Amino acid sequence: MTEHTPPLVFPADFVWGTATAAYQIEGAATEDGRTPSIWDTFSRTPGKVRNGDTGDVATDHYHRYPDDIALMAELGLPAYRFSLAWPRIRPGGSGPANKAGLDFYDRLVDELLAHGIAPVATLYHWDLPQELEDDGGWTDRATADRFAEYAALAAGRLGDRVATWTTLNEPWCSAFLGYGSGVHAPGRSDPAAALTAHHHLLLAHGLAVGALRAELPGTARVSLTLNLAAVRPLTDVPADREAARRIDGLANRIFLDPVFHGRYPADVLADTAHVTDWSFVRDGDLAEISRPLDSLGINYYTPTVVAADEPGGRTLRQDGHGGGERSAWPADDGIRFLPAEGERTAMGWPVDADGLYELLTRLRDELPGLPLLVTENGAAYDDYSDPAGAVHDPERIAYLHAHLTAVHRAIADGAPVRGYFLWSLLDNFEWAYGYGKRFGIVHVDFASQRRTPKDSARWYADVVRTGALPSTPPGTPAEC
Ligand code: GCO
Repeated sequence: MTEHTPPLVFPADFVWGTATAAYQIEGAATEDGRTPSIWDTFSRTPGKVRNGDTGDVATDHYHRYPDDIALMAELGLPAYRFSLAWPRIRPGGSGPANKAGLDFYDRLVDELLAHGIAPVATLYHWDLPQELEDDGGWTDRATADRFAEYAALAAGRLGDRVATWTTLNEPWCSAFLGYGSGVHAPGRSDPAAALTAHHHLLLAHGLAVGALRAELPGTARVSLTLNLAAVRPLTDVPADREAARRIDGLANRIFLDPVFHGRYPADVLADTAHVTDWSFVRDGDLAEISRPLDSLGINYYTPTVVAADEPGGRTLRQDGHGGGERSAWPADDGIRFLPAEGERTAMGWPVDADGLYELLTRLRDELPGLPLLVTENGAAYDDYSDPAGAVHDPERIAYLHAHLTAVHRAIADGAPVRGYFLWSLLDNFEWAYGYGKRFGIVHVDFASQRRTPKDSARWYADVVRTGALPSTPPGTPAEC
């Protein structure tokens, strides 16, 4: 019956693109004055990243960016979300800007614009200069000041051509995986440090918003990207609902309330009172943190299902970023994390597009009028190049189809979603998983650096070209 369902048409001004991050693709770790970030140190520490993989070479994008941009142009992708490497632009994290580092991004931006591709820059996708970590990293308040200074340097050089700026990517991961479970750099495991880092990341965001607006008066469109969780209680019983309230607090409201309402949620402060007294929050911080934004970016992959634990039992969060022996959450005693039902990606993450719809419509209601961008969405599968050199990835197409359908449904229901950036353009360094997990719509043979667009790249190019989603993904039975 759905064979004749018309395609789902997106708004004419909808922004389509792909996303990447500096450490995951650039390589050239020691070139042109770049100094180590916490991810260089972490990935070179035995046992932290699978297979001992590092970002030293990655996809060699630092040298191959003209080819990668040509490929984007060939696929007809109108926007590109990438991140700037802080230790390239300001080696060591403080002091003068590095001209050679800024020159690289200058060339990248010019090449994008020459191909008609809109650059969307993220200032922090996790590569904190190691020297700043040596001084305390995100647990040190001064790191927020250094970040705002770096933001001003980047904007001063690129702001005449880059209109859209994202301060932080997924501060939840930086704080809670970096300082809580320790499965991400810098690999610390201390719940109080995780909450301190959380606050200083938000302060860094607020200060950087101020710096961007001062540097680019009237022109910068400033955003923040959060990996908010679509939290669901396993059942409707009060104990499960209480578990969902607590995790909603620590995953969502701990960001949304300070950033958009200038306050931390009272229940989160109470839930974490045994971990910290929050004395790191100083007068004026929340005013800084809640500076107005032009949009909010949402990264979504899979929902979060929680339940009250059996008395005495405790299951640590096994999330897609490497699990870990310690919990990422600063206060999750008595809470169990369960996989949602259904089919899984190669990360083991259940495919559940309703979670994206739920988040987008929640934000429609809670932040009326604020433009939303899906800044990441995608899936890893065990892709390989067949003897004919083709890479068939029907599961990824089905995943993208389901999630774009959810975005379309959210827009139809009034969510102001203005764009979608597929994660990722290229297979790349997937953090604690190294090169073992392939998220790209373009396959990368890491030995030869050969790029091969997967079937999903061609499929996405068609969606972007037509601005419409076929009612069913190719090769699948019609869905109701
Ligand atoms: C994140 C990051 C990306 C990841 C992607 C897949 O969400 O963790 O923004 O860098 O590679 O999400 O895990």
